[in-house]
Amino acid sequence: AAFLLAACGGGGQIGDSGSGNNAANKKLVLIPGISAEPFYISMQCGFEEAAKAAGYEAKTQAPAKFDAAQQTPIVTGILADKPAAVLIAPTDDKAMAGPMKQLKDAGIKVIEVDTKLQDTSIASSTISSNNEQGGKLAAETINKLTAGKTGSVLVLNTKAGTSTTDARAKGFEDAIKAYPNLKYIGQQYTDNEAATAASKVTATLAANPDLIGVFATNLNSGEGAATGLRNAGKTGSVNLVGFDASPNQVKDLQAGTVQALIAQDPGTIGKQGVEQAVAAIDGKTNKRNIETDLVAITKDDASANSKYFYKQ
Ligand code: T6T
Repeated sequence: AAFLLAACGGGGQIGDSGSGNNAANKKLVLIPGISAEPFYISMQCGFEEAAKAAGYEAKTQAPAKFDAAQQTPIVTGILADKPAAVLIAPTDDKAMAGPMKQLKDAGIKVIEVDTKLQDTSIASSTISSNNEQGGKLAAETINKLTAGKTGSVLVLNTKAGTSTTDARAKGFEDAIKAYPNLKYIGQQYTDNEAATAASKVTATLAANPDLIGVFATNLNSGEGAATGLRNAGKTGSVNLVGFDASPNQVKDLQAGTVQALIAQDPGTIGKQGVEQAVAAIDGKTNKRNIETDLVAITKDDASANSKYFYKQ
């Protein structure tokens, strides 16, 4: 578990920020789903900026893999630190409930950012994209791109139990039914590894030569799917719609390997997370659920939407 180095622009905050105040507990901790990943780096930037503005100390600690077994010791380790609040993206919607409840029971406010638990009694607030809506948007986008042609469509999910990508896959599955020319051949799990996503795409192409569309439910699966299509010489003939907007994904969009990206607004998730944390600490009423922006971006409107591109 390393402290993230974030390229936030402006102040260029690294790891800790602010001076802290011993009189009151002014410590906030962010626990992203995975370290060194543009979505969470962008969230960290919003988190640090907002924490600084509110006079809080901001610390970020992330697991090297998107994995509950790696995130759990970070959560329990933070108990000793006794921050006033923890903003966390739980890597599993059930397995992280125990460790997160330990935070709550220790009097630490818990705010969910991006992913969430099935148990809604632990966090004071959840800030995320409308992920089901994002999946629906991906299905509509694949329908537009394929323009009435017939063929098979694949979903690349990450890990079962990830609330966000499960909701994206569900939104997609429900919406794709409206287009009978698009044959949905199910979802495959990538374990949030780009290399696995690449090999799953290659294998699917071999088994389903009529593959016409792929929905990659997050950054790593999208980057890997692009590699898989490139390796198979299928760039452009298979429509790839990805979720997120990392620098690599944007490069692939501009190069025509990816036809559309559903971008989120992680900086705002981090900022709103701080606002809800401070409200909880101050004993004010929380907004239990906050929804942040999602936007479908194609090559044609990429420059108009550059504010959605993630930092790295
Ligand atoms: O898509 C984001 C995030 O929303 C999801 O919960 C996990 O994967 C990402 O961090 C992208 O890698």
